[in-house]
Amino acid sequence: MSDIVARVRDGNIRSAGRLISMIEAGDPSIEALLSLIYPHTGKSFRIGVTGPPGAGKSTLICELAGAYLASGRSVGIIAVDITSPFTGGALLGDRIRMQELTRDDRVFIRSIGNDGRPGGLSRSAQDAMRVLEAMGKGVVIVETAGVGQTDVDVVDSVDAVVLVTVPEAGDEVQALKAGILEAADVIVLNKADRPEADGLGTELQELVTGDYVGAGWQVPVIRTAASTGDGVDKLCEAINAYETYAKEENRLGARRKLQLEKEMRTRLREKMIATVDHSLDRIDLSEVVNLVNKGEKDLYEVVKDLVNFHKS
Ligand SMILES: Nc1nc2c(ncn2[C@@H]2O[C@H](COP(=O)(O)OP(=O)(O)OP(=O)(O)O)[C@@H](O)[C@H]2O)c(=O)[nH]1
Ligand SMILES: [Mg+2]
Repeated sequence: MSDIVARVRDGNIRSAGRLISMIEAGDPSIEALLSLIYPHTGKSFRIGVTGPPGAGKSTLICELAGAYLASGRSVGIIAVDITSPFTGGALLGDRIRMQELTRDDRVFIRSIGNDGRPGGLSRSAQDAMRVLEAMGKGVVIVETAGVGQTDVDVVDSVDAVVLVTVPEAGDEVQALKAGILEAADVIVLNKADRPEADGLGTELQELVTGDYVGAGWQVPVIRTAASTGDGVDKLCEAINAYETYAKEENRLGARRKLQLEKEMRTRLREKMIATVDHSLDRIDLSEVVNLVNKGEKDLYEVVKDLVNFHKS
């Protein structure tokens, strides 16, 4: 059983792919494997790239991956696909850059789909990221679409949140303010090759500098044109600067600790609900239902008694 984990640790792409398929499918043996994976996680820098559909996230990630490879760091990429129900490991699209990347054995790219469980995609994405960490990827990038509306709270699973906006999203900027904008560590204004981009960059910068008091991290707004690669080096520099900042004074450690507690609570809740459902299935209620139905017992009293009985 641990053979597959050993192969993942050697960086074997097929074995990592198999593990992620098991994660997606909710395979019963996956938990034991993830336990073997877990001690080998925590060393990668995890970047979440989020933003509206079509903002250019995938294009940008490919460019970023290229920049990281050039600086000598290996890259793992997970695209969380909320639109298709189950992609079964389809790759991130057929763009040329993407194909180049998939041929590079320092890169692992995979999209994961929804298995229908509420919150299931977040769990799967977290598990899949750990597989990539165990592969020894220096940088793990996860792409999620939508701005805060999905059940994938990328903010809770990554070390740095990169928010990608586009000129078309001008009207949405105010909406952004309330949610994800606050969670962003780096903001990208992509498709900056379009003339509409001119004003928005300044507007965004003002928005994030608004209550900046000169201490801590100043969220930068980086203009990129992912399709030509323009600005990607600057973006990479900004993320690296954030990484350095986060690693100073163990800010990263503190952030991860908070995330871990949240994840632990969520996983515990899921397990506990499953246990309760399992117990409920085994209780024979037919007799007591008859009594309540005939008016011989009170529904509320019965429920209270049953809860108390099963608590003890
Ligand atoms: N003009 C222009 N087009 C771009 C730029 N970046 C990406 N695009 C195009 O925008 C379209 C969407 O790009 P994707 O990278 O697939 O966007 P995405 O955010 O990953 O999309 P989803 O995953 O579907 O949410 C593609 O046709 C890209 O070629 C850019 O900087 N300028
Ligand atoms: Mg995409």
